[in-house]
Amino acid sequence: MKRLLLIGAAAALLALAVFPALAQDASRFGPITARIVERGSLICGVNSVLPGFGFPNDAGEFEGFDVDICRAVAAAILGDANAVTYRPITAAERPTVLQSGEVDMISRNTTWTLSRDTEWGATFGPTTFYDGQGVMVYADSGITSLEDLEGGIICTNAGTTTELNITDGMSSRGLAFELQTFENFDGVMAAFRAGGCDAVTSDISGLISRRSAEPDPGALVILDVVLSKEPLGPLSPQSDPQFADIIAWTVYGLIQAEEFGITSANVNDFLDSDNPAIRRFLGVGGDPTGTLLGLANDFMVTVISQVGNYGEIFERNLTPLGVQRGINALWTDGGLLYSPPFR
Ligand SMILES: N[C@@H](CCC(=O)N[C@@H](CS)C(=O)NCC(=O)O)C(=O)O
Repeated sequence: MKRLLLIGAAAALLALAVFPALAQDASRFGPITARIVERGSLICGVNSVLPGFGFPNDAGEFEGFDVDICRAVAAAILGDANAVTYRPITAAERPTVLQSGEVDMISRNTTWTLSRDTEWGATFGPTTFYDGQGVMVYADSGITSLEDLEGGIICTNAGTTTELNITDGMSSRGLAFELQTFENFDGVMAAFRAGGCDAVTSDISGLISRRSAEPDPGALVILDVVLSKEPLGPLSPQSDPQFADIIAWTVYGLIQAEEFGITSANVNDFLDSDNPAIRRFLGVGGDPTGTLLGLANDFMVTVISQVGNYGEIFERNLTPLGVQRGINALWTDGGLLYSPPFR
């Protein structure tokens, strides 16, 4: 009997060594994490028209800063950053697909607001990109300020925070204008090109991205005005706090990895680091880390190896567009990015 037990225990240990995914503690999974594990894939709602954030490349594969957040969560739960099914969504579709369960999470330049947090039944993860709303015009229009847009037509896409912000921004300055909304930003840009809008307005990151995709980006200028705070980040249904915790700590892990100087290229060099906080963060020091989330203890090693740290994600997707780190720098560099301790 004793021998049988020993053989059983040895077999279980061997299985854990061969299939690390089995090290996950399924009893800790909430309903969304459980269905992701069962399906073997994370369904992520993303943008499909925003180069740098969410956009299919020439091979039809989704790429971008927001897409990499989906990939990081898939790596954390499933051990494979490629185990993502992308669901392109418009801004206005976000509450519906979240509530219907068509997606497990959304990572689509979405601003965290009080009404969305409550009325959408959402849990917002940490902000991944601190943005603000801007206004873009043709350089040769001579428009240099909001005052110059008095009586003009300003265009944006529907179902966004953008609509209320521009209305507030103009009315607080006593400026009349006409707001025209379109289902998506392709419609906005088509109308703008055709002379149907004096200006377009959206998140400044979105304007930079869309400007880069225009035939003559130099013909467009973004006015020197910031109309709002737009903290952009991932969100999930509030019905599964355990899944929300996984999203949150995966994002924090990306930030913490950058703070520790751990990258996809050097992560293995840190596995026997002398720094106990680093060993704990990577889940290799004997203390619980990933297991506290029901995941493999060293889930951040997988995430960093496959997706990189926050800085790598930023450089890969946004630096080529000319987006600066600005307030999206680490707190140690004077920015707003700050991870709570992994302990
Ligand atoms: N952050 C804002 C705006 C999001 C938004 O939709 N931004 C534009 C930026 S260009 C966009 O993604 N458009 C893509 C589309 O219309 O499909 C929000 O959460 O409401």
